[in-house]
Order: sequence, then C-alpha cells, then structure tokens
Amino acid sequence: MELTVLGQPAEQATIEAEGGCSSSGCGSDSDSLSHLPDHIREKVHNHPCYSEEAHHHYARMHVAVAPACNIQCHYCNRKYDCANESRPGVVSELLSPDDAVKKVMAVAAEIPQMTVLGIAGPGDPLANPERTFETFQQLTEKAPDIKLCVSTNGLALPEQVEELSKHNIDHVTITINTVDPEIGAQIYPWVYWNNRRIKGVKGARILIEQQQKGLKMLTDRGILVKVNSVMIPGVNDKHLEEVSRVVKDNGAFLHNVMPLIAEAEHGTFYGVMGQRGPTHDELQALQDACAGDMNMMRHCRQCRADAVGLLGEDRGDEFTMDKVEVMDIDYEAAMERRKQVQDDIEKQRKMKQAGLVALEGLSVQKKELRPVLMAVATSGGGIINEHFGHAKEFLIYEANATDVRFISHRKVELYCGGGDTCGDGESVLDQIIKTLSGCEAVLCSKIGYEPWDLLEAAGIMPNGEHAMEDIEQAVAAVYAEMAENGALEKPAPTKQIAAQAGA
Ligand code: CLF
Ligand code: SF4
Repeated sequence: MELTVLGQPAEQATIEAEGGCSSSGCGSDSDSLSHLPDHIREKVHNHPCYSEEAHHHYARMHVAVAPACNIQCHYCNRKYDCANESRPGVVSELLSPDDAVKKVMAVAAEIPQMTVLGIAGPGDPLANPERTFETFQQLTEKAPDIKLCVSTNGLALPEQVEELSKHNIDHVTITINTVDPEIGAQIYPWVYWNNRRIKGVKGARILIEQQQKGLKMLTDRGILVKVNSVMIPGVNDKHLEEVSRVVKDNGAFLHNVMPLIAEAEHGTFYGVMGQRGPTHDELQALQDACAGDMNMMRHCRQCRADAVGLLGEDRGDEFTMDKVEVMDIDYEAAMERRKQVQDDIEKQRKMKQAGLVALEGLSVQKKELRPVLMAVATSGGGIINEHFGHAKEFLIYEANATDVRFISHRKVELYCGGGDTCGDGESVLDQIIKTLSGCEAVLCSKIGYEPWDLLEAAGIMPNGEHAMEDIEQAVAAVYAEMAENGALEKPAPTKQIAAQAGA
C-alpha cells in the first residue's frame, strides 16, 4: 500500500506504508517505522497515538484548558468533555494556562516516559485560542522536550493554522465524521459561524469545507494530521470508507475510527434517542475496510480531556491541582532522568527487532492455516505482565501463519479486587468471557483456577506460560503450538457467546 504525505518541503513524500504505525507489521517489530522518511519517523517514533508500538512504552497527558465549543454534535452533552476525543460522560478539572503548565511540569518529572502533551477539551481547543496558545507558548519555553498535540472539530482551523505552526506543534487531530453535508446534518444540529448559529445541511457544509481546507493547510506545512471519525451505525458507517479516501488524498497521516458511545444517562441526543454504537466486529470490519487505503489507528482509548499516563491507564488522580501545588519539582534534574529513562526504552525497543521466530517453521502449511484471535493481559512495556484477575482491558491480536497484528482493545470490569472479595466476581467473570468472545486463547502472567475452568468451558484457552515475554513473540508461539496440535486445520469453534458485547 502506498501512503502519500503531502506538504513536505519541496516535495511530496511518498511512503511505502506496510501498515504504517497501525495495521499489519506495526508491533511485530520495534523498527516498523523504518520505511518512513527520517523527519516523519522522528515525529511519530515516541508518540503513543501515532505509533502503535510506541504506546506500549510512552505516555501522554492532556490538560483541560479549553471550555467553549463552536459546534454541537449529537453525541455530546456540554456538561461533559468533548466526545470527539474523550470518553463520553467524563468531566475534567478545568485549568487556567498557568496551572496547566505547572501540572505538565509535575507529570513530566514524575512520569519520565510522558512524551506528549495534548489539548483536547473539555470543549474545542481552537474555539479557545488564547487559553490554548498561552499554554503551548509557556510549554515551548519551559519543557522543550515535550511534543505538543491538539485535537479539534476543525471549524476554526484554517484561521488558526498560522498560529499553530508558530508553536512547534507537530501533531493535529481533526474529527471528521463525514464529507457529505446531508449526513453531516444528521450528526451536527448547528455550527456557530461568523457570530451566527447555522443549522442543518448549511451548517454541516461549512464545517466540512473548513475541515478539509484546514487539513490541506496543515499538511502543506508538514504538520502531521490524524483524523478521528466516530462510527455511528445507520448514519455514517457506510460512508466512512469514503471519508478515509478523501482525508488521505488531502494528506492525513492516520485515521482513527472510534465507536460511538451513546448512553441515555449521558443526556446526549443520540443517547436519549437510543442510537446504538457499533459492536466489536462491526468496528473491526470497518477499520479493515478503510485500511486498504489508509493507515489505521486501532489502539485509541478515547481518553479523558485531562488523561495522564500510558494509553489505557489513567493516573490523573495523582496530579490534581491540590497535589501538584505541594510538589517540589526540580525540572533540570527531571530532564536528566527523563533522558535516561527514554534512552533505556529505546534500547529495549531495539532489542525487539527479531522476526516472529515461532512462525518461521509454518511456511509449508501457510495456506491451510486459519487466523486466530487471542486476548492479552498487559500493563505496558509490550510484554505479558498482567494477572488475568487484575486486567482492566485486554489487547486483542490476530495471528496467522506469517504475521501477528494488533486488532483492538476491549475494556472489562476488574474481576479480582484482591483481599476477601477476590473470587466473588462470578457475574463479572461471565461479562469478561462475553467480552472476549471470538478469541481462542487468553495470554496473561497468571490466572486462578475458577476463571481458568470457565474460560476453557467457553472455548477460550487460558495460557500463563509466556509471562514476561514479548507479546507478539508469545502470540506467535501459541499460534505455532496450535498449528502443531492440528487445531488450525479445523474451522474456528462457533463463537463462544453469540451475543457480542458492544464496543
Ligand atoms: Fe492526546 Fe489525541 Fe494528541 Fe493523543 S489522545 S490529543 S493524539 S496526545 Fe490518542 Fe487518546 Fe485516542 Fe486521542 S488515545 S483519545 S487518539
Ligand atoms: Fe462536544 Fe466536542 Fe462536538 Fe464540541 S466538538 S459539541 S465539545 S463533541
């Protein structure tokens, strides 16, 4: 597949993207970005959202400095954070730019692998330009080693591109749910444009034109753009392949198709109207369909507008302003520690460059072997290091005779809270098994007898033999073992639980 990145100085950089930082290949070796030109590679190498492999090692944080918004989305309730980039139903602590900078310095000192600061809400960052740019300005001076990132609905983007490019911002996300104003009118009841509220198709058309114009202007300046799209079944699901093609043509680097989350208790239009979100299978099928033409992001966790930590973990509670105020931070010392920790991570990543050893012997049988989904429990670092009962989410990998690829993550409720309650979670366990539907194995560092038996009975083989091993190597080894035992010549067992848990 060929990916064209527009707007590199003096030329359009054409990239052979073997899945880029998203689909096949990425994650199966730590140098999967090696096909990219150096200046792009440098920008994505330690960005946990732009590189799937980096998200095992590097953290991001958001600061919620931008309260206002200039459009209305049917999946958003203004009581909560911007649902274009954040998990719906979550409220963040709104910060002034000065407090935001203090908080970033504190997190940078305490979490040395935090490489990216994003502004993603709680409203639209570019509808709050003074607060957003003041925060970026101060951070450029005080913490120049941190990459700056921003997420927007795109309405105000063209007018802000010049300012964005002055602030050393390498990464911009635009949420683009449609390129068709008729579909847009079903998602956006109005936009606020030139001091007027403009409704329906007319408003949606303005938004779409501004988004595409802003996208081109950014890529013309060499700024990497990721496009987020919310998949809304029956509204834009059939149309998102076209969106993927259009944004790629206009220079987008990466496409992140996220599931709609619409709950009645969030009070959104879609929630109240009973609009459903996609199932895991529907989401994956759409991501696969778009991937024919575009680099897809599959590891998005729909973070909070004040998220802190590795994707999938949230350490925000450790850095509330009352705690930050009393922290004693020596940023110079912290910078040294950050460098040391990040150098160590890079050494680890280099060591991972071996191919998938276990698959090498399978080439003869290649055609007959069917692909298998496996769930993995990890707390980061790209290794299997989480107890089944402590996992809050599972990463889903697909193995075949030649490759292992990351597919998605599935959140679950904590089965084992430890102490006296541990083991009482029968119904939670049932839910987890339902969530892992479609997987044929679950790899974790340890697992108790009860979940072992129930998983096995549901046709999901528990496996604790690869604790502390590299995820892709372990998945490949389990796949090779299944091949050897003849399990892959048979069709996949019927889905363990017919009713798929929603995404
Ligand atoms: Fe934040 Fe977004 Fe930048 Fe990442 S998140 S502003 S690009 S630093 Fe990442 Fe979070 Fe998904 Fe966003 S996992 S919601 S894609
Ligand atoms: Fe809500 Fe974000 Fe949409 Fe604004 S852009 S209405 S904050 S989801």
